[in-house]
Amino acid sequence: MARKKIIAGNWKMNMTPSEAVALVETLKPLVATEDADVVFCVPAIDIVPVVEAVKGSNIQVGAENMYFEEKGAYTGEISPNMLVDAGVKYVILGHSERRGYFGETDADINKKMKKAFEHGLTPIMCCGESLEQREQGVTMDFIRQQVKIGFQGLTADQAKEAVIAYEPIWAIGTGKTATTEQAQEVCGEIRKCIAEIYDEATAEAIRIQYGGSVNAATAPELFAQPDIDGGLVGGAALKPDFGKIVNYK
Ligand code: G2H
Repeated sequence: MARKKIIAGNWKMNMTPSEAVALVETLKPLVATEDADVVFCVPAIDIVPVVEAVKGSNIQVGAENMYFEEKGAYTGEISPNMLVDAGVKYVILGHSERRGYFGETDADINKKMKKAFEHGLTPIMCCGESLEQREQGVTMDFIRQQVKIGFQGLTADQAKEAVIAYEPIWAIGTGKTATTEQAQEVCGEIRKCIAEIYDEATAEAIRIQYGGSVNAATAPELFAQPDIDGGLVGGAALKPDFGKIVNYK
């Protein structure tokens, strides 16, 4: 069965609550489609007003991170329960900005992956190499490790529901999109890695996005690749152009 595309915006640390509601109102008519799952991953403080603002539309709401504990003395963190109670369906885990600036490890991300599934949240797990790793020829070794540790202990049924976002760090917010061939090659290898960990059926079911400076011009070719099931979009998700990316065909 063909995989449904999933096109998610990652707003990062942008948009105050009132700006967020205004952006949803602008984008709502532009992203209306049955052909793809459309997700807005927004800052924690925007979740409640955005959940309210998307009511009656096809947009689903995601968080940009969460903690792996249920509750307690973890100042500044957000629990899976809080997200679920607020109406969140997806959660980005292990974005390279979380890994790079906040020291998140593969083991932390694995704990978060398990917690997300325990609470019925769908994780969008990010992976991707640095420019140095690409130049050293260790891209796939590095990504396989991220995927293997991230998915450790998850069942095949859980893995089938998960989303992986391949985001080469050198292409994030730089305006440098990976070439279509580079993106397809790594997404295909990630699918093979899932087949090795689980089986062919799981690899066929899991959705793999490309992320890194995706825009309205690059989306059609990227999303037409056999192993690319949509995108995780940063900068361009804050503009009306996101409508063109969602309706890329
Ligand atoms: C990569 C992406 C969204 P951008 O981080 O996750 O951002 O499209 O701005 O490169």
